[in-house]
Amino acid sequence: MKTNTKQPAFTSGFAAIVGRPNVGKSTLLNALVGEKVAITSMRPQTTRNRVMGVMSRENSQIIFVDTPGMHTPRTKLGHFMVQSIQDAMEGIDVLLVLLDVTAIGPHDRSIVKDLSTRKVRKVLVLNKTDLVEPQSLLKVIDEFKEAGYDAIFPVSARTEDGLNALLDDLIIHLPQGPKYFPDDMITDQPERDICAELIREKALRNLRDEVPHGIGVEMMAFKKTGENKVEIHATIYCERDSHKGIIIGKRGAMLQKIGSEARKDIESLLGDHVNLQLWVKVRPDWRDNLEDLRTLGYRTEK
Ligand SMILES: Nc1nc2c(ncn2[C@@H]2O[C@H](COP(=O)(O)OP(=O)(O)OP(=O)(O)O)[C@@H](O)[C@H]2O)c(=O)[nH]1
Ligand SMILES: [Mg+2]
Repeated sequence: MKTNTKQPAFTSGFAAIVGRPNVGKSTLLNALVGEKVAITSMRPQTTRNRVMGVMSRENSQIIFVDTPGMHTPRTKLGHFMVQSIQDAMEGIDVLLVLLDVTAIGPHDRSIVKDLSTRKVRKVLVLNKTDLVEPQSLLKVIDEFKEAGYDAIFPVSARTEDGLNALLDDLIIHLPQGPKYFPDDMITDQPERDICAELIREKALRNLRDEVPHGIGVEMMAFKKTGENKVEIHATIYCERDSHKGIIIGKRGAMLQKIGSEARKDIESLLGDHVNLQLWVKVRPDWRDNLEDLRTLGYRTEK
């Protein structure tokens, strides 16, 4: 009797996660990958760069690509962000279009319509289902079932409800392909960049109004100073003197809060004791200055 010892073929592919700001794209990426690789906050336009998260299984691998929220750009940084969404949608195997079921508006509807003609497998993901009654979720599904998508999945990136069904579907439809990244690689971002992002996240989460939009973080130093000891110096840029005062806070209280929250996350990421020093500097209109954008890591290849 013959036994079938043939291994199933390895399947792999790239999946871009797109949608308007704040729908939960980065939260979904982190939940799918099982690690925090992208920063998240309740402020729209938190994500500024493409961020890759790799999910590896025994016989398959999906490379998820998180993108900035789709919006009409008003600054050079905005143009860079919108361009990086376009770049992320090139050469992918599946497009995940994300909606926030608690707040579907005209912008979401036009995104869904515009992307429905893309020649790639398209999955509509209805996020934040933990916040709505089943009845109103059914209405949303009803509205979009003829929108030209290959599948619709209701999920909660926060509670992880529905994620297994989504993942199973994505895996089933993957084409045969190589293992693009080693099993232990979960993101393409260098540690130094993730640390800068974590500092920006804490600033976004603690600041309000227009201050968060003008925040940029530059790593000035990132060095090992002993066994399990890392020294990090970073500068937080903002666009106005009045913003600098807000970021520093009364007797430095705000900067201290941002610093201690960031340090905790960075320590658990690196597994090292971290000495984190933060400075705040004003760079007027840096979001419209190509040189400044490059310094802060927002580089266009073109
Ligand atoms: N209740 C609930 N909140 C969620 C869920 N997913 C994301 N959020 C929250 O929604 C907010 C935005 O999440 P992000 O993941 O930063 O959204 P994003 O789409 O990446 O936003 P941008 O990067 O600005 O485009 C955060 O406060 C998240 O905690 C969810 O499934 N349920
Ligand atoms: Mg994001």
